[in-house]
Amino acid sequence: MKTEGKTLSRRGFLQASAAVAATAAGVPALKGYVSTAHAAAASPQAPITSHYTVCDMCFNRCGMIARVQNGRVVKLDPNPKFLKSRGMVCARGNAAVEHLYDPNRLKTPLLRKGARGEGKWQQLTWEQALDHAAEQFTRIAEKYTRCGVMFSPGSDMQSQFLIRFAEVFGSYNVTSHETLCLLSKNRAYLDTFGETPYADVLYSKYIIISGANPLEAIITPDTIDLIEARKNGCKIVVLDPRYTKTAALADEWYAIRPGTDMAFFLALTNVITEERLYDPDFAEKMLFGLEEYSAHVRQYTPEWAAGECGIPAEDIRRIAREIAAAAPAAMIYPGRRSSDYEDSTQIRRSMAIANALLSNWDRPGGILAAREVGVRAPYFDVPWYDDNPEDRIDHGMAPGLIHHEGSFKLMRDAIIKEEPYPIRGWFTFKTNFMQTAANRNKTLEMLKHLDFVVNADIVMSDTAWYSDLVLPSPSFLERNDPVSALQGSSACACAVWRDAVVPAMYECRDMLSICTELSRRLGFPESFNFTLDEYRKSQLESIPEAFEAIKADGVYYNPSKVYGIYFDSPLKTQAKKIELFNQRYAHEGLDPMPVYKAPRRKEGAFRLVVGRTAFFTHSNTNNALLIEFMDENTLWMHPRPAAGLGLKDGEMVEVASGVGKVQLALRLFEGMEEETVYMATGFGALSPQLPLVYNTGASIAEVLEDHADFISGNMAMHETLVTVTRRVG
Ligand SMILES: Nc1nc2c(c(=O)[nH]1)N[C@H]1C(S)=C(S)[C@@H](COP(=O)(O)OP(=O)(O)OC[C@H]3O[C@@H](n4cnc5c(=O)[nH]c(N)nc54)[C@H](O)[C@@H]3O)O[C@H]1N2
Ligand SMILES: Nc1nc2c(c(=O)[nH]1)N[C@H]1C(S)=C(S)[C@@H](COP(=O)(O)OP(=O)(O)OC[C@H]3O[C@@H](n4cnc5c(=O)[nH]c(N)nc54)[C@H](O)[C@@H]3O)O[C@H]1N2
Ligand code: SF4
Ligand SMILES: [Mo]
Repeated sequence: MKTEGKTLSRRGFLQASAAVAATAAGVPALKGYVSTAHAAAASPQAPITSHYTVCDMCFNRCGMIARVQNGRVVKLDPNPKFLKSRGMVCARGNAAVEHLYDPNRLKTPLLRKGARGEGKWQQLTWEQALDHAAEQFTRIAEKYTRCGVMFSPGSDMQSQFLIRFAEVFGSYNVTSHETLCLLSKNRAYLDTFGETPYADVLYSKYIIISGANPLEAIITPDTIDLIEARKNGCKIVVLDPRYTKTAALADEWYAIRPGTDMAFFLALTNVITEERLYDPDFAEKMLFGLEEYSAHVRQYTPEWAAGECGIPAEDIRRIAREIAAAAPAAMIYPGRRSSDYEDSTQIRRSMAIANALLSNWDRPGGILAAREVGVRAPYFDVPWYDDNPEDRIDHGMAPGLIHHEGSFKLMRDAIIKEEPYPIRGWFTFKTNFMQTAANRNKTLEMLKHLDFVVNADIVMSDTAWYSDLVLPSPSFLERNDPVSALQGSSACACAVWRDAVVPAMYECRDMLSICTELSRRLGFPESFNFTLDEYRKSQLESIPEAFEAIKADGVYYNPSKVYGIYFDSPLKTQAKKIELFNQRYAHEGLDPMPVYKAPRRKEGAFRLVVGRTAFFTHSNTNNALLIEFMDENTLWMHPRPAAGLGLKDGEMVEVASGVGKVQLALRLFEGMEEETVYMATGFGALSPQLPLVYNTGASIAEVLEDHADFISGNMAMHETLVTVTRRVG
C-alpha cells in the first residue's frame, strides 16, 4: 500500500494528535465502563502510519484511512478518493475505534455449559471448537439431511465464504438480514423494471421521499447528494408519519397516515395519466400496460386518496403536476428498508410505476440499474446429495420469494412447526436476529427446536448469548477481506478490498479460516483450497488493472457506462419492457396492478413504526462513544393522544402488542402523526455482556409482531398495533 509506513508531516501529526486528545478528553467513563479507544495517544513521539480500509460499521462501506500509532488505531479519516462516500466518514465510522477496542470483545471460543441464556460458558481452543461444530453438523446431516442446518450470513465481505460453505455442505436453507430489510423493494423493482434500483439523487430536480429517512438512515452517496441536490434547487417532498431529519431538509413534509402510501401514489399516477403528463415517446417504447393502468387508476382520485392518507387532494394534484414537469430528472426515491407492510411489494410497485411514468429510467437524475464493475464470483462445484429434500424449507410459502434468500419469518414458523421437514442446526455470522427480527419470543421458541446453534460475532450479542457455541471474530480493522463490488447512483461502480490495519487481537479468526477448517473436517477440503490472494486474483480476472488502483488509492473505479444502458436492449421482465401491468402476477392470481387496501385500525391502539437514528446501526448500540448521543430509547407520541390518555412527557409507560410488552419512558413530540408511535432499535438487550444497553430502555423486537409481506415473504414490521398505558408500580 502506497501510504503504508509513511510518516505524517509534523503539522499533520500535531493535528492528528490534537484531535485524538480532544476526543479522549471528551469521553467520560460511562456506567462503570472505561473507554479504552484512545489510550494510544500516550506516546506522542511514535510515528503515525496510514492505511487504506473500508468502513464496516454499516453496509455502505465508505472509504477510510486508518491512522496507526504504536500498533494501535488512533484515528479514522475519510479516504478523499472514495467517490461513493464523497470523502465522508459518519459518526459511526469514527466510532469504529471503540468497536475495535471494546473491552467486551469476545476473546476465545466459548461452549455453553448451563441452560441457554444462563451465561455459563467453557473456554475452548479453536481445535476443540471446530471439532465440536463439525461433529454437530455431521450428526444433524446424518439424521435430518444437510438441509437440517440453516445458515444466516450477515452483511459482510466474507459472507460469500459462508454461503459457499453452506452450498457445498449441502443445505438450501440460507437466509440473511435482507429478509428483514429490502426484499419487498427489490421484488417490486425486479417485477417492474427487471432490475434493482439505484437513485441518481445528485442530478435530480424533484424528489419524493416516502418511507425512507436518508438523512438519518445513511446511504452513501444518496445522503450527501440530497443536500447537494437541494442546494442546486432540487425540490424535496417527504412523506413520513414522523418529522425526521430528512423532513427537516425538505421543502414540504406530510405526516402521512402509516400504511397509506399506495393511496398517495395511485392518486399521483391518476393525475399523471388523466392529464397525460407523461412522455408519449418513452411510453410507446418502454412501457407495458399503460392503457390498462390508466383505466385502473381512474378510480383513485386525489379526493379519494386524501381521505385515506390525510394529504390534501389539491397538494397531491399539485405535486403530481410539479414532478411531471421536472421529469425525467425527477424521482420517487426507491428507499431501502421496506420490511414494513404485508402489502409492501405492491406499495413499492406503486412507487416504481410512478417512476416509470416520469420516464426517468436509466437517465440522469432518475432511477438507474447497476453498472458494470467487473468483479467475478469465483466458480465452485456444488455437489448433489440424494437424501436432501426437494427444496428450501420455505419453498412456495410466498409467491415472490427471492430464492437464494427465502424468508427468515417463514423459515422460523416452519422450524417451529417442523414442517415440511425439521431443521436442527443454525450457523449465524454477523447477524443478531434476537434483536433485529420481529417477535423475539418467537425466536426464543425457535431455538427450542434447534439443538445446535453456532454464532460468530465480535461481541456477546443477544443471539450469541443464546447460542451453544460462540466464535470470536476479528473486526474489520483486523482482517484481510476479498474484493467487494460497490454501487451507488452515478457516482461509482467500484471495487475495494480490505487489508488488516492491525493484527487480529485475542484468538479471533475470520470466516475464511473457519470455513477452510470446517471443510477439511467435513470432507470437502477442495472447496476451500485457495489463499485469499488467489481468490482475489480470480475475482479480478477480467479487470487486472484493479490491483494497482486499489493499492494506490484504496479503490478501483470501472469507467463503465452510466446512463442509457437499456435504451437499445430489452429489459429483464416478461414483456421486455417496464411492466405497469405484471403478467406473471396475473398468471399467479396476484393483482397485476397495485390495488389499495386500507391498513388495519383499532380503536385506542397506535401503530408502532421502526426507524433508525444516525448514530447507531441496528443493534450495534453498545459503543461507549456512540451511546453518548442517546443512552436510552423512549416512546415517541404526539401530545394530543397522550393528553387523551392522561400521559405526561417523561413518565414510564407500558407498550403492549399481541406478542409482548415492554416498559420505557414516554417522549412527547409534536412531529408525530397522531396514530403512530415510534421507538429506536437496539436497547433492552438480554446479554449482560453488552453493559451499556443491557436492561436499559426497551427492546422493540419484544413487541413487534411478525407479519410477512404476502409476495416477497419479507418481514412486515409496521403491522403492529399497540396499546400504551401508564406503568403501574
Ligand atoms: N427493530 C428493528 N428491526 C430491524 C431493523 C430496525 O431498524 N429495527 N432493521 C432491519 C434491517 S434494514 C436490517 S438490514 C436488519 C439487520 O439485521 P442484523 O444483521 O441482525 O443487524 P445488526 O444489529 O447490525 O447485527 C450485526 C451483528 O454483527 C456483529 N458484528 C459487527 N461487526 C462484526 C464483525 O466484523 N464480525 C462479526 N462476526 N460480527 C460482527 C454485531 O456485534 C451484531 O451482533 O435488521 C432489520 N430489523
Ligand atoms: N445511521 C444508520 N444508517 C443506516 C442504518 C442504520 O442502522 N443506521 N442501516 C442501513 C440499512 S441496513 C438500511 S436498510 C437503510 C434503511 O434506510 P431507510 O429505509 O431510509 O430507513 P428507516 O429509518 O427504516 O426509514 C423508514 C422511515 O419510514 C417512516 N415510516 C414508517 N411508516 C411509514 C409509512 O407508512 N409511510 C411512510 N411514508 N413512512 C413511514 C419511518 O418513520 C422512518 O422514518 O439505512 C442504512 N443506513
Ligand atoms: S455510512 Fe458511516 S458507518 Fe456506514 S460505512 Fe459509511 S462511515 Fe461507516
Ligand atoms: Mo437494511
